[in-house]
Amino acid sequence: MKKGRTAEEQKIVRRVEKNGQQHLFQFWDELTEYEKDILIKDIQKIDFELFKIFLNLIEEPECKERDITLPTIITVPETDFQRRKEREAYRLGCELISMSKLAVFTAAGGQSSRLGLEYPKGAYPVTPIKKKSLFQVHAEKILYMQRRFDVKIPWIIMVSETNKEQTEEFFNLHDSFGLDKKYVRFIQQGMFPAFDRSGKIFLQEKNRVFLSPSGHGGTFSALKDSGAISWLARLGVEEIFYHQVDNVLVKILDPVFIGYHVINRCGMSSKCVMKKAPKEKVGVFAEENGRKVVIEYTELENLKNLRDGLGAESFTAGNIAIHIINIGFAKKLVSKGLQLPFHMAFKAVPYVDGRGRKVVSESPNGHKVETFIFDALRDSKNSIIMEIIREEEFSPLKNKSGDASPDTVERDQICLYANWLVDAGIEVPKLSDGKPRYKLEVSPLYAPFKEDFLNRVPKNTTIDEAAYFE
Ligand code: UD2
Repeated sequence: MKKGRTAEEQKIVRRVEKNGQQHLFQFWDELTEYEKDILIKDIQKIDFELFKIFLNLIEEPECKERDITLPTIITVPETDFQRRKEREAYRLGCELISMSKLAVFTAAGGQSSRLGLEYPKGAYPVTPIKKKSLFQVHAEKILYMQRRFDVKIPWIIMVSETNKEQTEEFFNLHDSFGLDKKYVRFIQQGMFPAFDRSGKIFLQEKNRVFLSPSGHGGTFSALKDSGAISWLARLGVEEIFYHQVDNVLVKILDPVFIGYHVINRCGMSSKCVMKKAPKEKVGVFAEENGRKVVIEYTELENLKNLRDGLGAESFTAGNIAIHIINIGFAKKLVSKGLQLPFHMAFKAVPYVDGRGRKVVSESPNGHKVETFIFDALRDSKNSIIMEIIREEEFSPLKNKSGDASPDTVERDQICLYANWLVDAGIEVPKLSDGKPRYKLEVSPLYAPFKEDFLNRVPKNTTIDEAAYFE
């Protein structure tokens, strides 16, 4: 039977054939009308011009010579001078927040495949006692800042086709965690097809193309395509605080970071953490042609001929995916039709074979393409990198067990709150391994940062059981 029910669909079929992807229609005759609609919609999402670029990437050599050196970093303050600078930055950051110049952006479009969830990662219950979700923790931090500075802070959450509905439902179910819905906006990022070694796009069902989120580099186009960037500009926002949904300890709208970014007139800035070990799987900051860049750990090992006797292990400033993006900078990028570089990963992709059977591949069998937000750093003439202390600000949820898992995320929160209590002069009972004996949790509505906690916690507090501060 002829593929394509209308002249418009037949045009689509011809385009698919011209691009050597006719297998996408191999089950056409078996499909119901409804299933055909879905297949056509999926195919319409493929940009075949872009796809040609992806195919060229298969051929590209893995490592190129690059002139890379160590970046300058604003380190954790140790001297009086540095502390004075930090206070200046703090004051400016607070002033800008109180003038409604800031918005928050949360990247939550990923598939959380390593965690193996059936629902968005942001909905995962992470806090030690109240089991609040990541979304709730972030929302309460924003709510606290709104109350403290008596402003409305716009919050943009980037989702993808795979989790948009569920994320919005989750927010509705929880009444947006007390935030004004007019200031919470969901925007959707794009999807890219996955393909095999020979460049054939995978089907994940007989009528579904295998599409996965385009990477957090999709932030800029999603901001533009959704109209969110104009919305923010209309609200008078000048800077966007960007973070990823999976880090429970993120200091949302840290005034010091905002201050440093603005004092230095930056387009885009970043926070970093010293790597735990040379092999830790995080990207690292470097400097290339006078611009800050991030090099993914996989690429770092391949770098050759670095200046000044540098080796991969010399790069210790890990990327924790916390940035501030100036609105003018973002607008300029999108108006000049920014295209971030494509990164290709070879992964295990489940698919439907020629006989219609579902195949779950144990080993990598297909290419997935993504763009990364940090590649936009290269376009920012000025850019600061601010070092933070891991225990205070970075504990991501990535894996089911082991490193960066629900266990470590819970433990890191308890240890952080124990440190706050100790700094407030309150005794925290310990186990023989030095870890706190009881579960501890501080609501972001009580105190999102240590300074707020120290100002608020009663000095006569005793900890002789699990304690929740609200
Ligand atoms: C990222 C960084 C790594 C380090 C680490 C810190 C890359 C390539 N590497 O590693 O250097 O900073 O984070 O935690 O970024 N997301 C989207 N859309 C997408 C893909 C991801 O919104 O298409 C979001 C996702 O929901 C998550 C975040 O981005 O919140 C991180 O994604 P990831 O877990 O794939 O990044 P990871 O751990 O490889």
